[in-house]
Amino acid sequence: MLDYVGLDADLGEEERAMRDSAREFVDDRVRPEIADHFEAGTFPTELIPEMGERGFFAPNLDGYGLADCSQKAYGLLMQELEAGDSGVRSMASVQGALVMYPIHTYGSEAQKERWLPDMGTGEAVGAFALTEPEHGSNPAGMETAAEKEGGEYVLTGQKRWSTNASIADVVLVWARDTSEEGDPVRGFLVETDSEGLDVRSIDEKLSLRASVSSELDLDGVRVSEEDVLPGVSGMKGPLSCLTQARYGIVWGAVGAAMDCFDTVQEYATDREQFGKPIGGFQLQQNKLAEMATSITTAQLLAHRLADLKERGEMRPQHVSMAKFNNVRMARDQSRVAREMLGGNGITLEYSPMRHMANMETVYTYEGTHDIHSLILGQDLTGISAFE
Ligand code: TGC
Ligand code: FAD
Repeated sequence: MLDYVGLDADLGEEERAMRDSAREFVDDRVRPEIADHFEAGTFPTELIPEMGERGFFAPNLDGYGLADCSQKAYGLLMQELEAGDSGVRSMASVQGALVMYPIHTYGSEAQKERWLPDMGTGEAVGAFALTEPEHGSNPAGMETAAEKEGGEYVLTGQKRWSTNASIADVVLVWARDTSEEGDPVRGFLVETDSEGLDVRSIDEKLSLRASVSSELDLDGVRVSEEDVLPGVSGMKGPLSCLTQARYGIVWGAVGAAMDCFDTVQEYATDREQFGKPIGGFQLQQNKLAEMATSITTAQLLAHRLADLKERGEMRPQHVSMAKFNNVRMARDQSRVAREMLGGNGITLEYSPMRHMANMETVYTYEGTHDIHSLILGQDLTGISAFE
């Protein structure tokens, strides 16, 4: 896959091993089936235990059977999974960055022991429910409430767009704790067989079709106070998880674009029109040059972010800049790749249009492109556009 400035040469053994394992998994297990799943609107659930076996869930965390790998190794994993399909990377991102990370960081010892080993192996699946039907870009407006009754909380409200929820064992629901001054947001680990919880799949999607997206109704769902994440309260809880997941998206978007590039580089040398390969025409060469340059720039940003994260110097605004740039790049370049494939490009036989459709979701979730531009705007001016 594209590595124009030789970034591979600087990878450590662990990073190369993770990259190769994920690449092999995508070649053998994702590529042969993913177009059918995309067409059918299904997620290949049989891959979940295999992903667990290969250590693809939260390998950048330590203890509880997790690998404690470098941030670059984790990024390369996300890159390779999304080269297969954004739905596969999403499944792993939600499991690792949005459910295992908060349990690992803010959970009690009992919560960690209950969930992390099983989620690491893929025996248990998690989902993250922050977004509500009326509160997407501004989750701080959430209405879902948790009312304390003795040693329990009673949760009431609605959540929308929760990846994995219909196949999950546990959903991390963010809700307002009405028993405390100011109704701070707290995280509740809700098992999906809880009474009063209704989980429905959202099937009418034209993007991220090989992924489970769900909506949730919580109608008096009772959870023990032992199922509340004790280590955090306020919006910092969910927003800090988003930083972890957005880091994975920064790499994943590059992977999707790399897959598009590989496809059209080969096509441009094979496909002949006017008696020669289309790659011999200046217009097509210009498209390949733009694509390779944009991807390489995005790779450099992802690699730099990994170094900052490893040193503990990565700020959420750094991640916003990288998501802003890399996802826009993948969205634009997947469209150019589709165009270079001519009519064949609109079929499921080639990956670029599938990636292009997926990028509409990736551009929107984990903070829309607009929201990341405003986060950067605030950082650059000191003035918040949100207030
Ligand atoms: P604000 O007042 O700015 O901050 C509240 C507290 O949170 C801290 N904080 C962060 N910490 C870590 N990482 C971040 N990214 C953080 N952003 C804020 C902040 O320091 C503060 O801490 P403290 O200690 O002072 O209390 O919060 P706000 O409510 O005004 O936030 C504004 C805004 C727009 C930035 C935020 O609401 C936002 O990011 N909105 C976008 C919503 C979003 O991204 N939703 C994603 C839902 S999950 C999803 O899409 C999963 S997709 C599946 C997949 O990944 O594959
Ligand atoms: P809105 O917030 O209503 O935005 C609509 C438009 O207005 C956008 O273009 C936006 O950029 C713009 N806009 C909003 N505010 C401003 C502003 N201040 N200035 C300028 N423009 C603005 N959420 C979860 O909690 N868990 C998940 O697992 C999850 N998975 C998802 C999977 C899929 C397939 C999708 C599509 C979404 C998922 N989400 C998830 C939800 C996702 O994070 C939200 O869709 C996203 O945050 C945007 O919210 P919204 O859709 O309500 O759009």
